[in-house]
Order: sequence, then structure tokens, then C-alpha cells
Amino acid sequence: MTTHAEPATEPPVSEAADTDDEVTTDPGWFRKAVVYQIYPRSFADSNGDGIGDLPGIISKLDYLQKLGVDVVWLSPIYTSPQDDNGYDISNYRDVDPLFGTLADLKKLTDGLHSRGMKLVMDLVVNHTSDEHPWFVESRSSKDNPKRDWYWWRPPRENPEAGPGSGAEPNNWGSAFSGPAWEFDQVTGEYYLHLFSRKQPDLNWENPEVRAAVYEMMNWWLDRGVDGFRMDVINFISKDTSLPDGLKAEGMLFGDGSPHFMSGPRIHEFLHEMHLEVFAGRDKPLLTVGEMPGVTVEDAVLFTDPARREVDMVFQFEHVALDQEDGNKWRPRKLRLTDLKQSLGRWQEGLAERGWNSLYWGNHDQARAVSRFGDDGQYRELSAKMLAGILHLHRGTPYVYQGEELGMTNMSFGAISDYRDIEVLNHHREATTHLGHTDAEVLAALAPLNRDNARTPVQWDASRHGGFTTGAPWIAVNPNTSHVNAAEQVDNPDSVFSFYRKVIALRHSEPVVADGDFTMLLPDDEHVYAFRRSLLGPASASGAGATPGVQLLVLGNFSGEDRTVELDGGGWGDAEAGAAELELGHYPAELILGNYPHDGAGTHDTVTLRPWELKVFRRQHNN
Ligand code: TEU
Ligand code: CA
Repeated sequence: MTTHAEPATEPPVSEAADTDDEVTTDPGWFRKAVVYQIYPRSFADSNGDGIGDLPGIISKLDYLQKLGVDVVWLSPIYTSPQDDNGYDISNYRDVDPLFGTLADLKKLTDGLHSRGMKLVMDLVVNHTSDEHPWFVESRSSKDNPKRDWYWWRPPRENPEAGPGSGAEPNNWGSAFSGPAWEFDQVTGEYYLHLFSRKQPDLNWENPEVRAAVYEMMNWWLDRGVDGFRMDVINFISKDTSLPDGLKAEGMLFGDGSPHFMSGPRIHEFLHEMHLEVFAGRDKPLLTVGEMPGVTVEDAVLFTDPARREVDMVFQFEHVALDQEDGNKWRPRKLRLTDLKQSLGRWQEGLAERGWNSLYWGNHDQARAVSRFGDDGQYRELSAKMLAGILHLHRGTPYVYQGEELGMTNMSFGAISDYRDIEVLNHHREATTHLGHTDAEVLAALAPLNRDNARTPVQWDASRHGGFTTGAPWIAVNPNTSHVNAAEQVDNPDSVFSFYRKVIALRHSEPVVADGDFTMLLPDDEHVYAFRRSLLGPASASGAGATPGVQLLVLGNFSGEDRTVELDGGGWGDAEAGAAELELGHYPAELILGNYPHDGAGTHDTVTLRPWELKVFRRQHNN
């Protein structure tokens, strides 16, 4: 854990106001920004077909503005057979009729822009749909000009294997169960698909593929979108020899990830993309790379502004701590010390160079309050506490739709209640090839399956939560009767109102965006504690002439009272040791909390009530 008290090195941030003839773009603008993720299928349905759509989103723009977010990241709305809910794209330059039209998208873009928000699109270019014309051509013959746009390999020598089975070119498994290879009758070869068989991987070694992707990205930026969230972008460079992966005991397939995660040419490709797509565009854009398995060391390289790759990455370490061997079907209890150790290491690793993204959830993860908080008695308190803890780390926070309402995991019944290809395929494989019972598999997949996060946004207490007038594509959580936006938007004590406050704090308080981060109490199993510090602006007489600002953030991750000792030389300063906190020597103000009354505390201790969050602010001399 970082114990040093050095000031954060601040990049040159231009405070100059824009003028008509000279556009100044603040390169670090996204430090102050909060991003809201929309999973369109589950957001709001305008036409009663049970599936969320673009007009539905447009009808909720005032809601987003009220929440105060700066950027909307829209999960895929492109033409798609919907094998993986739109992450299988058959036309990158059109909108799927399920969701609307290009004209609707323009209206959405304009509606966001006119409210001061930006639009970030999902970019899914590790793979296309097998129905994309590129793949249709590629599979048509071995000498088709697009043959080499994908990964085709002949069957492996295996005398026992019949045609198309057991002769896969290597032993890799797909993320959605089964082998990562599909045999194609037309040419008698296999193609690689790290995800579903309807998601063939593009061959980024081929410069024509890269050029086609960059052209498409430029087309979108020219149409006014403000950036991209890049799906599994660290999978695009593969070891071209595609070697077998290690096969763990009890597993059906080898683990190919060392051969495609952050592969040999990944930095080269992302830098090239930057030059071909982003360089020279002077409006503020956002690029965030989704990167399963990325390490802190690599993330520094990906996000160092001087290297011109991406602004930030989504790392996966903290969302793998509550499972055995990173296997989401083998959930286990999370230890708070593991969470602090992991997030603290990311804070420290990207303190000087690079930038963090911050998230508890998204469309692939369980609901934050069910996973990290308490979705029973303390649902509201813990949802608020989690918001405060996450958003006050150093980095750009992401809010996943419904998180701002404290939406919870869904309790599904039979496997037929699920919709996600990942969970359906896993259930089939586990009950057939691995010999587990239906009940065992259902119990194991309940906590972390992706459909937890994909139930519709709960707008009101009506039958389908105000999401649709028809039959929703996936069940609405019955707790919409009391967990819903209508109840919360104008209620000052709601989770929604708390998110508004936390988001507003980032905009008004520079230490939230720019301050450095010091983890405190790393060994405490119940209390999450850290300090943020920002030196005051240097005056003419030199640095340190004006007071700086510090925040002390305390969160109780338990349902019992917890008392924290405040001792030593000041909020965990280096001299006092990182494990100690102190309030007494300086006047500190409680600026944010999730209980109506301040509660107990003396100069020497603070007692946190169940799931309590307390944020203190003080000025200090530099
Ligand atoms: O997810 C990539 C990814 O690695 C996972 O988080 C994935 O959800 C998988 O479940 C691992 O268990 C991205 C998208 O966010 C996801 O929705 C897509 O299904 C996937 O890529 C393929 O495009
Ligand atoms: Ca619809």
C-alpha cells in the first residue's frame, strides 16, 4: 500500500476558456466525468415488443440529466442476429431494427449533446457475427480474398476423430463452453471463435482488417459520437502459432488465454488505431478498452497518455476475488482485505502514469449491491456506501443502469428462465459432459451469472416495472414493487439522490478528480478507509502557499457497528503510519454520509453504524 505523502504529479490541464478561433481540448477531461452504461435491450421499451430500444432511451434523457452523468456508454445497437445480445455484429454501420434506426440514433446523440452529455459507442471488433458479409465471403472458399480476415486452420491430425469432431486445431475452449473452433463443411477447415460459434474472431494480423475497422470507427466519429468502449480489445493480437493451452484437472478444454490476452502486437495495434482514428481530432473523446486479464504493469502502458493507446481500461481483478480460480461458476465469499489489496494496487500502479476506470458492475457482472453489499435489510444503506467508496477512488467511475436505484440480483427459477448464451451453454455442458445435477448447477450459477444484471430497469411499481407494456424478453425483478425510479427520483433520501450527490461532488471538488490516493487500514476486515489529497494551487511565491484539501473516506462493509481508532499525526500521513487515522488536530467537516444523523464519534474514534459511509473534508497546509 502506498504510504508516501508525495503530491500527485498533475498533467498540464488547461483551464483556459475556449475561444472561437482557438479550440483548447483538456486532455484529462474524463477525470471529472462519470459514465453511465446503458444496456439497450433492458433499459426502456417504447413499442411494447418487450425489448428496450432507442426511442425508449430518448424518453429517459431527462432522467439521465437529473442524475448528473457526463457520458453515456451504449452497449451494441448495431445490426445483429442477437446470439450474444448484439455483441455479434453483422453490420457495423446500421442500427438493428429491434432497437430503431440510424435516425433514432442521431436523435439520441443530439438529445445527449444538447443536455451536455457525450455518447460513447461499443466497439466489438475482436470478432464479427458469422452473418457479417466479411465472414460470409471468408467462409465461401479457401481462395476468397477475405479468407485471411479470420482464423482458418485445417483439422489437426487425429486418426480417431471423425470429420469435424475431435480434430480441432488446438485445445482451446470458448468463453461460452465447448471448443473455440467450429468445423465448416464448405471448405473442410475450422475457424476460431473465442466466444460463441456465431462470433468468429477477426484476424488482426491482416492489415486490410485493421484498415476496415479504422474506417468504420472514423465513420462513427464523423457522425458525432464521442468515443468507444472497446470490447475485449486486448484479445485482438494472438500468438499466430495458436499453441495448445494448459488443461487443468476436471476441465474439458485447455486455457488459451496466455496466447491471446494482451498478445505480442497489442500495443502496436492500439497505437496504430490511435493514429488512424483519434489523432488530430480536437474534441474531447473517450476511449476505454475492456481487457480481461490485464495486469497493472500492462495497464500503465495502455493508458499512459504519452503512448497514445487508450484513455483507460476495464481491469477484471476485483471482480474475480469472489470465485475459486477466477471461475464464476464456483463462487466463494469475498474478503474485504482482498478487495482493498487489489483496488489499492491498481490505485498505486496508475498513480503517476495512466488512469483507472472504476466499476462495481456492468452487463456481464452480478448486481453491485447483491455482490459487495447487503441486498436485504441494508439494501439502501449499502448501495449508497458502495457508491461513495467507488466514486471517491482516483479514476473515472462507471454507473451501470439500475445501480443508481440499488437494483439487486434476480432470483431465477428453472434454467428456462435464463436468456444468456453463456449461462445456457454452461448449464448444458455441466449437466451433460461434467455429470452435475440440474440443482447443483443452478445453485452454483445463481450468484454471478450475467442475467442478474440484465433484468429490465425498474421504472415504477407496475406489473413489468414500467419497462414495457408487452411481455418483457426476460422477467422483471418482482422487487420493482418497492425498488423503482418513480419512488426515488424526487425522494431526497433515495439511492438515486445519493448517486446525484456523489456525482456532483466529483464536479465541484477538485480533490475527487485530481487528488492522490492513500489506502488506510489495509488489514481491517470490515472497514474500507482511504485518504485523498490535493495540494493547493501554487501561488506566485511558490508551491504550497495556499492550503490543500484532503478527504477521509470510511465505509463499513458489515452489518455491525465498527469503531475506527483515530490516532497519530494526521489522516494516515507517512509519519503516522498508513494504518492510523486522525481527525482531531484539524477541523474536519462531514461532507457526505448515508445516515440521517452524524452519529457517534470523538476526537479519537469514529463509530460506523451498519454499512455506514462517512466522508470528511479538511484543509491542510501544503
Ligand atoms: O465480455 C468479455 C468477457 O471476457 C467477459 O466478461 C464475458 O462476459 C464472459 O462472460 C466471461 O465469463 C465482452 C462483453 O462485455 C460481453 O457481453 C460479450 O459477451 C463478450 O465480450 C463477447 O463480445
Ligand atoms: Ca422495443
